[in-house]
Amino acid sequence: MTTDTIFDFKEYLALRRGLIEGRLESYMQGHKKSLCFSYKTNSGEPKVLWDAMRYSVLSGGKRIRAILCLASAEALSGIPADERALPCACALELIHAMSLIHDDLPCLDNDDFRRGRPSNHKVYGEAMALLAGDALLMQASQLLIEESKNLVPASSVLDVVSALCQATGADGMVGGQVDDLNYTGATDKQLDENTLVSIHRRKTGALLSFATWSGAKLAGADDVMLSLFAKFGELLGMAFQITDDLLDTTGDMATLGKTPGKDEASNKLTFVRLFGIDGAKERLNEISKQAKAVLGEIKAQGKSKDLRPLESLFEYAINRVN
Ligand code: GRG
Repeated sequence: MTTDTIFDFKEYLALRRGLIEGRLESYMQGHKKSLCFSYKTNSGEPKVLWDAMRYSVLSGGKRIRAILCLASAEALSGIPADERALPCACALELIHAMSLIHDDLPCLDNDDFRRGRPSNHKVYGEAMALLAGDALLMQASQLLIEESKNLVPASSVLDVVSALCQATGADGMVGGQVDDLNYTGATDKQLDENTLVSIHRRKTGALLSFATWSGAKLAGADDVMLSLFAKFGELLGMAFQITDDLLDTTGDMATLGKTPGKDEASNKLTFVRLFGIDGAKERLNEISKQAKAVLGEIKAQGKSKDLRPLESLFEYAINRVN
């Protein structure tokens, strides 16, 4: 991929999505290979558990986290579909699927629909949905370690797994979700922008920032580049969640694939609640400028190849309809 060729983002997205879908499909079928450990890996058993896991992993979705990971590696290596980032890209989709399953449970967001079909617990029941999420959480780390260890140095694999745990756990997505719950139904007096930013940064931003950081890490980026890629992902994450807040207000069930208007109904702390639709859009503009500036800094380092996919992915994140 060189910058003197015409870049077709639609084609780029379709090719990367196809690649990720193919890998996930094959991974979730189970390899039935044995490890030194006495259990089979990906045994496919119990069948109902694997069916529930597959139901959510293989149900489409934009695959933006996986593609961001891949695009970040490609931006540095110039290798299309850089193999070194593919296991991590897939692991991200497993973690994301797990978070959607748990998020939809009656004890959290209580949503009956996801990606245009019944949510996991509506098909498999709450207990199985909970357990499918738990299994996917561990499956993600296993996939990442097993499939990366022959492609990149072991120390990089360890750093990436550690960062994934951080982005997913109490300091990342789970912590953000807990504060999201804590502030749901709060009175206007208790709400401020810092709290909101802190929730979005962890609940949604941590995984997206991990996606760009890990792609760069697996392609051998130095510390300066790593922090720039992490920053770009963080800004994209914030913009992605503000767009989500807006879509919850302006979108419809058929396009969103999930129930709209839930934030307002549950009195959730969102950008729209705090600043109104126009105010949320203003903040989105501000973040877009910051993200472009970070891409400029990445370019100025003189170590990247083609940044157009990342640029387009940002635009896609804020102009999406679902
Ligand atoms: C048990 C580790 C663990 C975590 C569970 C439920 C939970 C903690 C966290 C919720 C995280 C969450 C669902 C955040 C919302 C992020 C978001 C905007 C999701 C929608 O992502 P898209 O639009 O979905 O990328 P698709 O369907 O396109 O993949």
